[in-house]
Amino acid sequence: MEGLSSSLRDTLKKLARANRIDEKTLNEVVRDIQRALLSADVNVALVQQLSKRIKERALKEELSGKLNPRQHVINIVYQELVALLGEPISVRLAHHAIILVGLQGSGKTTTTMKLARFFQKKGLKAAVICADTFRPGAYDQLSQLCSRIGAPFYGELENKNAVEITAHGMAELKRYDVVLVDTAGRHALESDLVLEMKAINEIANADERFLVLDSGIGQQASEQARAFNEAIGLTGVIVTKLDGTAKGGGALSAVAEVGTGIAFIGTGETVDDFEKFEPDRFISRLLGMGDIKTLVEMIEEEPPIEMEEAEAMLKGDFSLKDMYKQMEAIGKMGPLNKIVQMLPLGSLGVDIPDAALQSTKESLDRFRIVMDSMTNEELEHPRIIRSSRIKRIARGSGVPSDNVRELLKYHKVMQRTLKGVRSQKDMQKFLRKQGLK
Ligand SMILES: Nc1nc2c(ncn2[C@@H]2O[C@H](COP(=O)(O)OP(=O)(O)OP(=O)(O)O)[C@@H](O)[C@H]2O)c(=O)[nH]1
Ligand SMILES: [Mg+2]
Repeated sequence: MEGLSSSLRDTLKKLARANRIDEKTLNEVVRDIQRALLSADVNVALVQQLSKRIKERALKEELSGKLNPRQHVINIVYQELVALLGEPISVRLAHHAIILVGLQGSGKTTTTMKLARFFQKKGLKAAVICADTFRPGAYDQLSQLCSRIGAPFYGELENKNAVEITAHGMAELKRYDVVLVDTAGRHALESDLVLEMKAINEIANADERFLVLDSGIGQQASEQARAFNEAIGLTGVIVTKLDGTAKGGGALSAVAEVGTGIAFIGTGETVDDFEKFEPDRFISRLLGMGDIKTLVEMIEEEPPIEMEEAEAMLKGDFSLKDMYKQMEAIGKMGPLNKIVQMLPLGSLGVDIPDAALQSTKESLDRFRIVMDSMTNEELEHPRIIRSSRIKRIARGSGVPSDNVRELLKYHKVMQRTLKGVRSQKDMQKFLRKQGLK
């Protein structure tokens, strides 16, 4: 998985360096995205349909002035995936009934509790019906979980008729705000169980009909989702076990199939491991790219360029002193990767290592301490700093020598980067246009 995301990242970088989107690089990107989605278990037909859309749009749609080719493509990929995921479903905070259906062991009972807890936290009274007469111990499991969170519970230990139990439960619990019906796990293609589920649903007259889907379900997700949908008309999906290794591609296939959205995700076994669904994080996980949200946010609201700071960064020999000044500016402006994104990356022609882009405020603070122990000469001409000076500086600033070396390395990278920027014709043009040269 790691290899995959770095491959995708590499091909996206190629795009970043291009001035326009060439078809060959785009094909590479799309292939990497396909691989990421397939290994996340997204339905094959869906992957094909998606890549076709991405390719068409990336080539057809004008590059707007604001986006470089990489951002343009990421934005399209993101939009297309969001479109498939549908609008996140919000549950209403008013009187209603919810039925939970799904395959055996998908997490229905656990999710029922999590939902009850969710409503409790919102100040609503949630009660639970055990309509699972299939699994031995279902009644005990649910009644214990309910007493743990103090939620009213209705079940009938001796009765094997789940439809009847549901009818009794609905009558019994009608004064509560939200009634949750936990059903037996079933294979959506077993016809007698499907009939029972339909009958329970009719009796409960549920406003929300949620499919509980194990994130690890894989390629059969679409077929299962379609069958459940045909039986009771799903209104949303809850994806469980996203704390594991599964990427959740099955869930994407399922919602794309039934045309509904995801309401919540389950992220653990305890009652509070439950979150509202957020497409950004889900898509990052699907593609194995941690930063899609950052990228998309940047596309949506580009921070203004602080001219003076940009100028300082691009002038002169870039001594350690310049870097010091720049770091102070960065402190005000945010992380380096944001600054780099503000420049026309397409014309940068350099590859800034991820480590440098990710350098945190803490590491900058550390650098500052180290620099305070340097002489003026060293700050102006860092080249003269060899091992004996490194030792002295380390002692003076009370840090390991490695920190000093790290700083020098970082400086070198920055220096090289800026040299690359300055030597670019496009960059010169950009600067002239901005009145910086
Ligand atoms: N790690 C993790 N485990 C979960 C999550 N949701 C459920 N589980 C576990 O998955 C197993 C099955 O959960 P249940 O809630 O009993 O599943 P079910 O769909 O009710 O199962 P049946 O009633 O037999 O069909 C249990 O061991 C749960 O603790 C989750 O989000 N993360
Ligand atoms: Mg259960």
